[in-house]
Amino acid sequence: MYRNYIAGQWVDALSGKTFPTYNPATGALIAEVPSCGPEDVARAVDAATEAQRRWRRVPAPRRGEILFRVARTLEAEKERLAQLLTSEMGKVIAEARGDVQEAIDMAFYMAGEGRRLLGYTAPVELPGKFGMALRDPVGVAACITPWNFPIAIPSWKTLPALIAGNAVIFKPASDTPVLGIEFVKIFEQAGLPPGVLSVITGPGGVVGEALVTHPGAQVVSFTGSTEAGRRISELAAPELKKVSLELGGKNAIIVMDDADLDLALNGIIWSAFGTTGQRCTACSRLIVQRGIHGELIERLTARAAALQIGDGLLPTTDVGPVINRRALESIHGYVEVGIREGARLATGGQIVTPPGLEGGTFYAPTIFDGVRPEMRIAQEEIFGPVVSVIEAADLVEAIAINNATAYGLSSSIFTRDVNAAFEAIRDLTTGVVYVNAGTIGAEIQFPFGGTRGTGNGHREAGQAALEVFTEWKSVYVDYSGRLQRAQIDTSGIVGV
Ligand code: UN1
Repeated sequence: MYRNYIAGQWVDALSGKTFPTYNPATGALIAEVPSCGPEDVARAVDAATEAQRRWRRVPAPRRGEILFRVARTLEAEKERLAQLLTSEMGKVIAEARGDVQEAIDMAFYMAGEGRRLLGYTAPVELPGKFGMALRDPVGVAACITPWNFPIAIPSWKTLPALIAGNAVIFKPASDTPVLGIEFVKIFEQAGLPPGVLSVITGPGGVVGEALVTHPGAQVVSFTGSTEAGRRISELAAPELKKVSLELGGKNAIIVMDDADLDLALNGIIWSAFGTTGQRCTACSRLIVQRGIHGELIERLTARAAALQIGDGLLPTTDVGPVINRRALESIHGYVEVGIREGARLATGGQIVTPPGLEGGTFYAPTIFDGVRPEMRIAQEEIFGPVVSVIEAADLVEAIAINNATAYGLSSSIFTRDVNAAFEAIRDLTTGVVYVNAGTIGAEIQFPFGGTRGTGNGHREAGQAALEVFTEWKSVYVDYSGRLQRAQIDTSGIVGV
């Protein structure tokens, strides 16, 4: 039995209710976790409000030392967490280790921010006067995270929020609550004061909504579906909350005729079928220049069909399960849509059951060829191992196809032509662009996020994350001993 951490105590839901979490590869029960409601959220917000008053005054370098210990503990626990991550979420073990590593990287990075959190000074108009811009914490942050990166994404939100002096209430996805709880245990071990970070598990429609509408949580950071993001935006609007949304993607790899085809194939397989296609950065469109199309499809289909599907804990597995039965049905529904739309199914297109894994939820790596850019399978996020291949005549057409979707997270081009690469960097309208690499694998020191329906203009990671979790405070100090009016008493000042 896993409990929630609220006000510095490990507790059950006030209602006593629980819900189960399962291993998607086997269907086995992992644990029961608290199914909280608005009354639990209210307790956590009260404790966070109280704790934040003291936390914001802890010198940021001291806050950083606690995060540094979080980083070291995550390192020490990496293998245990990775095994648990594969069991609860399904991604293959090498990727699970990467998920934990991303949190380690973020913890070291944000620990360092404890000695930066840079504001700035600038010259002022009047003599005997000083100006500076400081970062203030926002207050209590609600961090609502998805199941596909159950350790990494919580780290992107909680760590910058905490280093900036906010208290955090963290609500993990209902498919991966155990990992959320394990993540928070590490902060407790590192000596984070009680109440500064709480974890609350329960249905998004109940716990998430209670958090987003609670006046005591002033900033909301959410990663998940565009539909849920829109709802959160609406719910948070009456309180004029700061809301940072990281939503869907429909990311493309462009392969030009002159590309290194072996390299491109590696990048496509990794980006389309890594994490079983369940990344918001996954490659779900392949835009291929005509001259290379035939050879690419032939080799790609053979590679995809040879991928080993199974339990991610086995080192020989290439592709793990999808998260749950609902996801399986939704992915298969899209495959049926693709067939109806007239796309050619080159490989996959079916639910599979690896031997001994009858309780699991697996889908075959799937490639559609002959896809037209306006088809639903080329426009809507499928969030599974399905890639749609679209032909393009040249670079200009390929870029236009890439840009013509409702999303704008990540894109990639494979070419040996440096001019084409820089044209693509200039004209691709996504938040992340890769050259001669796939669409996945962003590092934590750069801004992460996208344009159009992928978000609402904010970025996570790097320095950009601090923008979400801080308010600017501009300070003017007049040490002239006179009342000096800005914009008015400036005209006579010519020198000293
Ligand atoms: C996501 O899928 O929500 O760039 C995040 C990447 C990872 C993060 C993905 N570092 O693919």
